[in-house]
Amino acid sequence: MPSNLKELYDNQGYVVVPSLVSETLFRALQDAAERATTKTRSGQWVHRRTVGRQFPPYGEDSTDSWGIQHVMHPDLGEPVFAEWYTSDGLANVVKELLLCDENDLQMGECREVRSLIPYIMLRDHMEELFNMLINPDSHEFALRWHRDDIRENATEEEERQALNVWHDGVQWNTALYEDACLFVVPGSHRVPRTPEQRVHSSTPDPPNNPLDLPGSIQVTLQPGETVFYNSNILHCATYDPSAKRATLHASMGSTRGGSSRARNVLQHGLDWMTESRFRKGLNERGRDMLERLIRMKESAGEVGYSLAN
Ligand SMILES: O=C(O)CCC(=O)C(=O)O
Repeated sequence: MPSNLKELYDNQGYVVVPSLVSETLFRALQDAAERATTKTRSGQWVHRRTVGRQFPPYGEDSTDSWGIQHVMHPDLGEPVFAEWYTSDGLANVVKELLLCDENDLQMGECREVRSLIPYIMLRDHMEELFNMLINPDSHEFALRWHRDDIRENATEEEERQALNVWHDGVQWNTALYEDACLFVVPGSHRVPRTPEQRVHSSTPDPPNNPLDLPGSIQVTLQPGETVFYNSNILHCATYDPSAKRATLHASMGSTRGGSSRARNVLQHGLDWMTESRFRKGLNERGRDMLERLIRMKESAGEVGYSLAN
């Protein structure tokens, strides 16, 4: 574990942590990932990210998938995912990165919505609660350079303002197999794009070569490694059907900023999270985190999607 975790995260917008999971839990996650992938590819699990659609709503345009949504849903029948999401290793890193206590942890990310700022449209962050990113079965696919909450056509000044909006959550990818899909621009969570970076990130098209964008790097994770990142870091990804991928992709927030300032929603088919069978399958930390989310939901307004396909 890097000793200057928080400093690296704040300065770079991301930090890689070697291993937060025991060998036994890691094998159990790999087995569950295999079953979930089979169910998704065979059409048995319908909550998925479809090839051809970069951002939600994902739709049904393709039979090929690059992600599995809602892996903690009781219907998937894989409780090990919730065990991992609520584990000490993860929670301790999140607390350190968000400078918060156990009593502040909340499922999903908390965001302040300033609906008066038109270029900030929150992606439904419960879509990002906990999913798994997989390699498409038979198609190459890629995501364009983006920040999760700021549209690509924001002006420099709009981007600067949007990057200053309160953000009390963290997102992460944990690789169950080697994963070289993600590209980021270190430090870009703090500053607007340069004119040259804008040239490579202002259209809905994915790049031919992500490394053409000045300042970009490829983030390669070894099995068991986790990259924690600020979801407004400039990032993109490429997906190769021949490179096996099963990467846990999740987010967690802190209510420290005050739930009255925050808006978050359980919408778009996320009612299962309020059902008692989901709550019953969680440990004490999970139940508390869910409770904080539901309390926040009570003060939530409607939000739309931040990025269009
Ligand atoms: O595939 C990845 O690692 C990145 C996914 C991503 O950028 C997103 O969901 O916004």
